[in-house]
Amino acid sequence: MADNKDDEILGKAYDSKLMKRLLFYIRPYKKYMVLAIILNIIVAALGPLRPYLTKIAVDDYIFHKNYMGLLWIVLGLFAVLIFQSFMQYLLTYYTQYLGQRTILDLRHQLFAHTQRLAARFFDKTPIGRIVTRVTNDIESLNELFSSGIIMVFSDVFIVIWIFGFMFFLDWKLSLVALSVLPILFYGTFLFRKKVRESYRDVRFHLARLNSYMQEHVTGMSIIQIFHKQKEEYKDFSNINADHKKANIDSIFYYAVFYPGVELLSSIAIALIVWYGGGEVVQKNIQLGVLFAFIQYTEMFFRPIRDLSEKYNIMQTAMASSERIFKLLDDDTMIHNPAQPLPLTDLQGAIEFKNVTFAYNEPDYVLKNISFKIEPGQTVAIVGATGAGKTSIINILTRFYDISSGEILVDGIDIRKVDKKELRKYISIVLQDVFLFSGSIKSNISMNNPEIADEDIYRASRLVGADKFIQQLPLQYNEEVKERGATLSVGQKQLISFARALAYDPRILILDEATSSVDTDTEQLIQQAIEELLKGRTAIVIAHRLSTIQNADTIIVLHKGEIKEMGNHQELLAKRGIYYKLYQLQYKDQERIKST
Ligand code: TTP
Ligand code: MG
Repeated sequence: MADNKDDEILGKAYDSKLMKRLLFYIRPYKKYMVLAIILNIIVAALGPLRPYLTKIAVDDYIFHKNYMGLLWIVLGLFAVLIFQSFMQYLLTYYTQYLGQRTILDLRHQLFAHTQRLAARFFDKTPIGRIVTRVTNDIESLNELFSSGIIMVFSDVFIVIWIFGFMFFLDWKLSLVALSVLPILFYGTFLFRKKVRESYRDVRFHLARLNSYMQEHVTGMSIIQIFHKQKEEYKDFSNINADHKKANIDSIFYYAVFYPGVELLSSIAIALIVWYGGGEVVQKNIQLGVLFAFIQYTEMFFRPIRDLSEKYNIMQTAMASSERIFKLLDDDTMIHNPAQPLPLTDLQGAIEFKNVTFAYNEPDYVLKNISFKIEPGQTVAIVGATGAGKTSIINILTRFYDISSGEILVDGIDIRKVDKKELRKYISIVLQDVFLFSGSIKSNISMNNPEIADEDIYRASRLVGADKFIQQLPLQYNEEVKERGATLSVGQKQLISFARALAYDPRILILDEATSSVDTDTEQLIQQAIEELLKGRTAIVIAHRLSTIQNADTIIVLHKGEIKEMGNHQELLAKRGIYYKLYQLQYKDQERIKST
């Protein structure tokens, strides 16, 4: 569960450093913040007016049978209520507006940042965690911006304001009402502590539940084929039960705390009625004061109780912001040079010079790799699984930076140019095709405005994808669902070829999938590949003999090292690794084809 460590952070409810950084995001909307605070003070100030007006109604008008005056007071009360409701409406609207605007910006920034992160970051970070940052964690900040910070002001303000009214009316009665406060404070303190612990439990178990769910839904077909539903169900039940228990624990504290506060408030009112009633009988105070006190006592419990909830909001938000900032500060990036060299009109020469590379130093997956490709040539890379073929692509496109050596395009070190410039000239067809949700058209053009519809159709025709696309109900506008679940492997591959061709790249990289397709599709793909390779520099990780045979150079990779290099005939004559591979693997293919 080491992965969940981040999600367990539960620090302070207030951290001035984090808060300063958070306020930075509010700054553009400062005027809404100020407006919200002013509205808040107005709303907070209006509430305690009502009991005071009641007191005047009782003592000055009801007692003296002044019906006209009473009517005015009632109208006044009514006006205060209406005004307060209107202010409350504005307050709710603007605080929520403030919160939404702020998190909109933060979400933009977070997504943009994630887009800049390098492959290494995604190797070590579970997807679920990044999603949580952009959803849950940001949501708890929304709560902080929209209610937390501002409401804390108003709660404190209301309490002081009510106490002011109370002491102004009668200090002895005030002391009686406040006599329950020590118990309330102690209870709140205990509650906060317990809730905080159980909250951490809930979060921990929720994270477990989520990751279990994600993994098992993704791998559902494997579970079903191996008939493991029962076992998986049992595992899930346990995790689910733990989650329920954590939640019930936390509900228990709420279930005790809230009625407890109610009880205390009733006791306080009983004390007021008992003591204040005596005072009224003895004519020490007026009846209206007693009325007002009963209302004030009811009133001041709410903000005090809410403050403990605000404390939780603050604490959650601080923990969330810490996690968000940690992601924003993550600098796992492939940096561009300060002064990138221009890369105009690339011819497409590629050279690897003593390249060494590791995903995790010192586990080198490529050692001392050197080769050269002239513009327009095709190089095939062959080798056993895990030999490092895909890794060669990963470093040529700068998804990863190499440990030592040099990779040159047209004689320029790729680390000296802008990544964007470099990638503009390269198209890549990966082992597993990734389709996005959207139409087939947008999947081919990748929404590049420079690619016209005509280019899309032409590319699809050239690679032979056109035929099956024409047969779809909406043709090029057909929606790709769930990463292409409604398309076959071969069809997806053809789409990815069309995608590569539509870009008309100088350098084409092809990581051929090993997955077998039917002979018809195989032929289609074969033709598509030939079309793709025409007039470009190409690196092909090939499993198809015909692609390999036609290559200008074949590189035989073995455990990260180049063992043989040459064309098909030369390598066969050598009777080395390639020869053996050919005997084992490709001969069969040829035999099947010729029959
Ligand atoms: P690859 O370069 O992926 O090997 P390959 O492309 O030759 O294999 P295949 O034919 O099956 O596609 O991997 C070389 C080594 O690098 C291997 O030990 C796995 C490791 N590796 C990582 O650690 N992280 C990665 O992201 C990749 C792609 C590979
Ligand atoms: Mg590979």
